Amino acid sequence: MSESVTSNPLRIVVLISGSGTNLQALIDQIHQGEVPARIVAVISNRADAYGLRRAEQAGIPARVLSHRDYASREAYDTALQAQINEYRPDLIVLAGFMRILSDEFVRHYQGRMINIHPSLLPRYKGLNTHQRALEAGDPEHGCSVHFVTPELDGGPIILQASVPIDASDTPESLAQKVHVQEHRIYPQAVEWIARGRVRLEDDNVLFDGQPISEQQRRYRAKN
Ligand code: NHR
Ligand code: GAR
Repeated sequence: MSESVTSNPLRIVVLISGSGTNLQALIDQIHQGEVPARIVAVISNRADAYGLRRAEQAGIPARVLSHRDYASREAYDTALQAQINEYRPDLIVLAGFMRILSDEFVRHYQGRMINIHPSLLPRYKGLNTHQRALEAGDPEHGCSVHFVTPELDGGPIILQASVPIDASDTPESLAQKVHVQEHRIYPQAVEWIARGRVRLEDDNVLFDGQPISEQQRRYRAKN
């Protein structure tokens, strides 16, 4: 990210695969003037992703790049990188993007790509996180925003929020509770980056130039 981010809105490309509620939360926060950023494109690997409609409704260019049209992961990632770079983004936001990205792709955007994952990382990397947290009998669950590195769901954490697990919870009810938190922490993390407060240096997240503390990483509502 360059020095210009403080004066110009951060240019963001959002990658999605599905309903795009996290995309919507980010669109809403930008519209309300909370986040000095502009979503310059939304790209989905699935043509039926409802998030594409959300983008169109917000006047954001929306494109489909189907992984099924490519023979290999590497070929897909090369095409995806070419599409993304047409928009000259400062930041790539993975918002329910369900394709693992190759090391080369990730290294190209290192420090400029973030993901939201539905667990309290480092617990439950990968898929089916709500079910796994329930089966483990955990007292709490949550979500994490992290910089993307080649290690799947293993990049340095920017922000986390937790929810209690109740005896009556199902994977679906738990997912709903976690979603509420996702829609809070993802725009907050993007705001910090857009304002130049958060950045990745080597393997560390810096907050106002210092290694981010546990306390800063734990989300608290503004009011
Ligand atoms: N890529 C890298 N290199 N590093 C990360 O941390 C990444 C990433 C790509 C996506 C999101 C991630 C999540 O938050 C993410 C983080 C997809 C899968 C997966 O197994 C796993 C983790 C994540 C996203 N995808 C299957 C695949 O073969 C496809 C599953 C499907 O299509 O439903 O790519 O959890
Ligand atoms: C979110 O819960 C996000 O954390 C999760 O997918 C959902 C997307 O919802 N991401 C992953 O599981 C990544 N593998 P959305 O499309 O409504 O934003």
